Amino acid sequence: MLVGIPENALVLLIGPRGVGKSRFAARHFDPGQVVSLPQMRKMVCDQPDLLEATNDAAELQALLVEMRLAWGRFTVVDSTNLRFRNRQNLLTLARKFHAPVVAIVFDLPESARAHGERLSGLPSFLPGIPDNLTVEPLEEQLASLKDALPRLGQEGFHRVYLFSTPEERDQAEIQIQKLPCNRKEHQGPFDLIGDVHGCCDELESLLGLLGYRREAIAECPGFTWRHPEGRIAVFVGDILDRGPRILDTYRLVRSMILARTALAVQGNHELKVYRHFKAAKPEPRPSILQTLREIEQEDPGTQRETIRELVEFIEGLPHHLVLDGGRLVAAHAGLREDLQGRDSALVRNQALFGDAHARFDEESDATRMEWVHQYRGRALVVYGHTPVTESAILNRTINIDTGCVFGGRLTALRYPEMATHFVEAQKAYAVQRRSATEWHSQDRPNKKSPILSRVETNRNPEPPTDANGQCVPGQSPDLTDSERETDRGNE
Ligand SMILES: [Mn+2]
Repeated sequence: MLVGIPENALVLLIGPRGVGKSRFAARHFDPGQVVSLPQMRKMVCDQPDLLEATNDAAELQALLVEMRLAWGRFTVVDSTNLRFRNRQNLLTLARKFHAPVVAIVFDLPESARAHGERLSGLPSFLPGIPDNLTVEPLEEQLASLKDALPRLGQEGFHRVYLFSTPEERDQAEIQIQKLPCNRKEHQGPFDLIGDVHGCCDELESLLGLLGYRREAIAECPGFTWRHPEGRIAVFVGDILDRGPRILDTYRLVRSMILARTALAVQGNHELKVYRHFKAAKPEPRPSILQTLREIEQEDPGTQRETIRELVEFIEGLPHHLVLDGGRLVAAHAGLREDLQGRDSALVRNQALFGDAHARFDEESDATRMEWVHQYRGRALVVYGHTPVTESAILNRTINIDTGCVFGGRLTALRYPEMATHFVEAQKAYAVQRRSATEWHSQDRPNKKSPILSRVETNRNPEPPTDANGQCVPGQSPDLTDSERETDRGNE
């Protein structure tokens, strides 16, 4: 049996004593990743089997699990985990840190009974006896498991694996699965590119300016762009909608991803288009009309294929990216530190839409930017979503959406060089419907928005040094109420 476990999961081994949980854990996991009561008792009082130390040991275990989850670290709880309340406590804790919980259930009553018989003649405080031996009689533990089995699937586990025979247990293969946002092995150098919104002329000019060259590609029809020195372009989302050459832009970015010369994250506009095509009764939002129009102008025979490929392309985009050993994070609307490298509905929502409470009233910009002012993370966060007149660093964050489609500029940030390059928009292709505090193309070049006037410019920040973050697999794409609110504001 293949047991797939996300890299930042909390794993609960579930089963009575004597079914081989600790042996299983020792075989498959690093000892530092496994948390068990005997181990905690040993730490508390040197005696792994001293039952009087169980309360202290349980307290230590809870603290350790919480700390490991806060660090986003893979953790295995090797206990019987037969009590519903204990499981729920661990599930609640994991939810707090956006960690998925995987249950591995050892439904092996025969092994447990055989083990009980082997131990029946021995005193209960013998070193090496793996669990709290005298706490609950074996038959009670077996009964608890039997009760729990049919309900485990509804308790909130990300996945439940069940061993019903010793062979299944012994032949299981563990596969630790990397989260889509974890691209830490990519060290760049990168060219992070702000919201393109279909401005393909400007994108081509910018790529040319950055030294990328157009070349043929085997993976898809047409051309791609490649940098002779192996630089990687990173698109921070919102490549679709609004502009004059949306499908060209999408195909250019797609070809670069296929050629491994670019990475990209989803923006809220990609998600809008995706939801439109996935909806049972699509009602196009005004903001995606331009994309739909371009698809309608395609040859009727290929439209279906275009939509299929576009949907697949969006599906393949992570909601954010953790790069360069954790020193660099790309997320469309930015991402606070405790959500970086993780995966949950909240993480996706924040990465694509920003603060869910932010609205488009007089204080909208201030609310949307609150995370920036509070940010103390080590990773540099590069984002877009809210156009600014000029990109500047504040607290290791930098907004590179300079409103190209609204007549501004298309900006790229070179990393690790930390230099910005840009091309001016050929014209304003769309009108920004925002309140007076917000940016307008005619404000350039001298007037800055209220947000920008607060931004401290520091073009040569000391690069962050610590590796950080882990992540988790995808959640349902249902819109929350707050997200709906924010989404509407972005149209
Ligand atoms: Mn956006």
